[in-house]
Order: sequence, then C-alpha cells, then structure tokens
Amino acid sequence: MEQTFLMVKPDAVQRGLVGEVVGRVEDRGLRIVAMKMVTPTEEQGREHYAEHEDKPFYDDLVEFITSGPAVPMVVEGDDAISIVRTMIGATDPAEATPGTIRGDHAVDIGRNCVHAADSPESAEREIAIYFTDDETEDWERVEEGWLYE
Ligand code: IDP
Ligand code: MG
Repeated sequence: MEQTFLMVKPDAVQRGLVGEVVGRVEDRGLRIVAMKMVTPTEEQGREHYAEHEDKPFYDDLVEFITSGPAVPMVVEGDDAISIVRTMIGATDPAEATPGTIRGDHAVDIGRNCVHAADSPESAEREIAIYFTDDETEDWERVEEGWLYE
C-alpha cells in the first residue's frame, strides 16, 4: 500500500470539477484517506512548490495556488503514486492525453486543474504541508471500530 498527495487546484474548484476528480479517484478503486477544502497560505504555497523556487514562474505559481479554495487529499492504494500521476496526465495540457484529467479539462499550463506528488519523498513531504497525522488516521479508526464489530 502506498499513499500519495493529490490536490484539486483553485481553477478546477472554481470550475466545479471537484466531483469529477474525486469520482475518478473512487472509480479507479483508490481510497481517499483524507480530504479538505482550504485556501493555501503563502507559507504552504511556497513550501508546496519549493522545488521550483528558481524557476521564472515560481511567484506566479505560488500566487495562483494561494488565490482561492483548493481541495488537497491523501489517496491510498497499490502503486498510488504512479497511478495518480498517469491519471492526471502531462503537465502541459497540449501534451496531455485525452482520458486523463488534464487531457479532458485543461488548456493552460498554469491552470492545469490538479497537482499530484511524483515520488514517495514528495508524497510524504506534501501530505505533511496540508494534513496533520491525526487527519489521516480516520480510516484506521473505522477498521478497528464499530463497523466490523
Ligand atoms: P506537475 O504539476 O505535472 O508535477 P511540475 O513540473 O512539477 O509539473 O510544475 C508544477 C506546476 O508548475 C505545473 O503543474 C504547472 O502548473 C506549472 N508550470 C510548470 N511548467 C511551467 C511553465 O513552463 N510555465 C508556467 N507554469 C508552469
Ligand atoms: Mg510536480
């Protein structure tokens, strides 16, 4: 089992695509372990995209991700990291295959609907930016709890 970090970015939230993204994750058989709606703070935005600090588009990226509500989630399943990366499609919508989230919904590289972690290290790092340990433990309680008693 592997956990990954997936976020519906502000453009897609504004366009009413939260259900579309959530539905695809559920249809694929992955488990949504934690999810919330939050406008990322400046600090979260800078941390989220820290690997792009030196890129010319870094400030725009942080400004955009902090511009309104986003929906970060923790998604779990076998090979979740690579499966979710495949599901979101290429970064540049011009190269995103139809059938992927970006290939079906995005036309602008800076407004490409979703973010997903690209490695186990980035998944762990990004989950910790938006979720406390406590917030990702709800399912553990269910499995040990009343449901199966
Ligand atoms: P990813 O989101 O597919 O992992 P990254 O290379 O990590 O792609 O870039 C992070 C985000 O930065 C992209 O999703 C995109 O919104 C934005 N971005 C990447 N390259 C460019 C660019 O050349 N111009 C403007 N924005 C870019
Ligand atoms: Mg990336």
